[in-house]
Amino acid sequence: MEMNEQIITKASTRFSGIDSVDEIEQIPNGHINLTYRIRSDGRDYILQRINTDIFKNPDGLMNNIFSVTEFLRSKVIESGGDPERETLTLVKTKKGEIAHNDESGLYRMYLFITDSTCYNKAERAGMFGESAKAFGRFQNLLTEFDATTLSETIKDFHNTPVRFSNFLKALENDKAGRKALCEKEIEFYLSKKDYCSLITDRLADGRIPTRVTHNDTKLNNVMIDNESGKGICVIDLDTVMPGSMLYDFGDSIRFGASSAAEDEKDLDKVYCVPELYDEYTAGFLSEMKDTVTEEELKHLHDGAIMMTLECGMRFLTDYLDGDTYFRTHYEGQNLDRARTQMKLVMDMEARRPIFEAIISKYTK
Ligand code: ADP
Ligand code: GN1
Ligand code: MG
Repeated sequence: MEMNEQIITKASTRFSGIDSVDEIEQIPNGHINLTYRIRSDGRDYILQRINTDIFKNPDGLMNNIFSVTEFLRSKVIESGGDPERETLTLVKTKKGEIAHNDESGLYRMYLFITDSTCYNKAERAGMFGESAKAFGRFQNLLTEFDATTLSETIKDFHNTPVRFSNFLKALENDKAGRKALCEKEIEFYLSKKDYCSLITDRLADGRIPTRVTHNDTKLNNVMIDNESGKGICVIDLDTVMPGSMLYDFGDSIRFGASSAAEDEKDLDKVYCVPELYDEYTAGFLSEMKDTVTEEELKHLHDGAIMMTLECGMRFLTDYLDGDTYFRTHYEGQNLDRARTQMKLVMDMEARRPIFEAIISKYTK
């Protein structure tokens, strides 16, 4: 849903320091929230309308973001960094609140991180590795954060067996009448039933540690500094929750090590690029080497397969449900997305030895 300028201006001026709006630009990245760059009095801000259909406990979500960013701010200051560039900064409302609710929705505002860019694809050598260091550093800094204070913003977010049963329900209901259009894909995802619990079983019995994780580590969720090329700030903190390191490693590989866009139609163009996999693994493990456990390392590649499988299953579920969750820009986009993820899973399974050899290079 697009919104008109009047509504955006009205919401923006509820926030501290914004009395008028000179420019509004919609930012198309992201499948969940509506995001705008707002220019006011020579300064840029990010205004986001939070998707409350998806995030059912927005107070819990905003409290998570506030406490995590305040925690990161003190860490950045301690290490002599720039807190306005190295973590998100919430702008409070004129009433001193961390979000603004009106009849058109629930909004939050951040300072705009200038002179940096979010990429949907690694455009320069080294860029993906820089995002890996940023996500690794983010997770490392949060090791001391008390996970019990965080709300679970989406229940069972990376619980792959639960995602599998949701897929079965969508299949049974066939709400949009699309089942016959994706039989091959359905068969593929159904065949993975037993694999789905590999990570959740290990988290449940403690073989894999529960950590505070980001859970949505797409390349376009890290700001890359235009000048230095470094990953400076991890953004999109809606899903910061207790989770597994394998989720954060895996979701990055799923998106950033792919040879093609998430909705590429020509599947011959879609595979997992070993050089990008290598770059990410090197960067991520350089930050995580002191805390990563043997069991996590043993299943790092499963993290990549699992996150891709799970995301593909979610895209197919949403296709069957009639596209109610992920924003789509054309009919069939969720099916295209489910197909690329399927192709990536097949490739990562078929070439497992190649990818595991890369991991072992950085774990000796
Ligand atoms: P979604 O949950 O919909 O993915 P994000 O929080 O990732 O929403 O924001 C969408 C896009 O907005 C990002 O990919 C990035 O391009 C831009 N963005 C978000 N926050 C900032 C910020 N503080 N400074 C500059 N750009 C931002
Ligand atoms: C969504 O918000 P965004 O676009 O960064 C989704 C992720 C998926 C991703 C697929 C809250 O991420 O889980 O992996 O799309 N976020 C939520 O591209 O569901
Ligand atoms: Mg995002």
